[in-house]
Amino acid sequence: MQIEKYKIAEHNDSLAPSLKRAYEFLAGEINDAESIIRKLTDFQVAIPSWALGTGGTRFGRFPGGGEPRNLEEKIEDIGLLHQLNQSSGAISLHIPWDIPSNPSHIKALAAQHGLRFDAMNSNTFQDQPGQALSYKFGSLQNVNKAIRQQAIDHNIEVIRHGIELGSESLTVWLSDGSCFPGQLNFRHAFQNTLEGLQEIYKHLPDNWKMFVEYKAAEPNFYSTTVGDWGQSLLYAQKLGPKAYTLVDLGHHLPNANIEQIVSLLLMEGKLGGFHFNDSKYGDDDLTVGCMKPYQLFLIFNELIEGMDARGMNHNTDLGWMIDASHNVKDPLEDLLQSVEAIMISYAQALLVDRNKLLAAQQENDVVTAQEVLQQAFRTDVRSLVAEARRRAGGAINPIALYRSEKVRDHLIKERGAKTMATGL
Ligand code: AOS
Ligand code: ZN
Ligand code: ZN
Ligand code: ZN
Repeated sequence: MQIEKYKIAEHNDSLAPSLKRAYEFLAGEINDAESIIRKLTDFQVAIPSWALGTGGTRFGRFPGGGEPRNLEEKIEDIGLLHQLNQSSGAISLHIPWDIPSNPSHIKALAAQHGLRFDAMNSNTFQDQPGQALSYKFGSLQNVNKAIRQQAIDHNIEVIRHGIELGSESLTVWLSDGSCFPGQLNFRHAFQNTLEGLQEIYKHLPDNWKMFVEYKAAEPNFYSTTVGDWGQSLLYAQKLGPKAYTLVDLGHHLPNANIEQIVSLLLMEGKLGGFHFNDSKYGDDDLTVGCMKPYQLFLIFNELIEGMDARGMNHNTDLGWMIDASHNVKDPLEDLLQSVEAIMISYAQALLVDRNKLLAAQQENDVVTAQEVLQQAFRTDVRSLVAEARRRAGGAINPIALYRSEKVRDHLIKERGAKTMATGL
């Protein structure tokens, strides 16, 4: 389904007066609201194909109905999000969950919804039906060469699918590691993994990037072969200029200073992409910004500082993706919340008075430095984000319109109450 343009216009008309009041007040308080609006309009966050269905845990899953049954319907769902917020103009696919049987048709469908294909994700963390060899003891790290080769071949196949769709990056997340001390020779595991990645790297087209995603633990709970940003950076440096580190916000040991990691990776020109989510305990994959909004702001603050220092384009020079999961919410509503949280943090970070911050740092004026950041973080930028969305043709309040249009009911009618999206 699609939301008729006039419905968005009607919705916006009803909310326009109060938005205008809030926006004009804010625009009078801050510097150059117009340039921030332009940046917000350009900024697009990719939606992962696997987040469109209800997630679950190993204890159970409680699907909500109307979930997309195939890639076409996933694209339609993201098209809907993009219609509402005008900031979700990209999709990140997972192979084999999303093998496009007819790539040119899929490409045209995505284009029709204003979507491009962001990073392709390979999957060597599960065994697929009919698969010859098992990944039980790892994929690229495996002691068995044939298993390593199977994982390499899979990644090459993912690149091939991505080329057909016009994607320009491959994200490799490996669950490889060990569950118990002694299980693995760390050096052999690293070397095998590096050799595998090198082989995959050779198959990247010139304009492609490879993102090496790290994760502290899970499913392995003693060691992980790409376990932190240091290891990811080692691989990326050894692989070459097309390889970068990908930061998933949920993949660190507790209390890690993610904003500092981001800053240093950017400095080295090795930050490639992001998986946004939030967490309280581990890789909780909760709605972006729901637990630690100040951390998210601090990360964006470093991103802008580092990207501007390198003259990078905020929208196109990094891969921005959500990687979240929803056990009890309507996935589409949750994704709208996540994108909104990202836009709010981005806008707040754009407000930071960089000259003042730098001067305070040079003076060792700790209080002023902290005040500069908190001044930006405590500014209510919701009207700025909503105004940018309104001007781009989106809805002033996407969730309100999604609900008043009864989108989920329509999807359930169309697709059925018991559908299940492929994915985790
Ligand atoms: C797993 O923890 C990672 O975040 C990966 O990005 C993974 O490919 C994705 O979450 C889909 O399972
Ligand atoms: Zn991830
Ligand atoms: Zn994860
Ligand atoms: Zn996660």
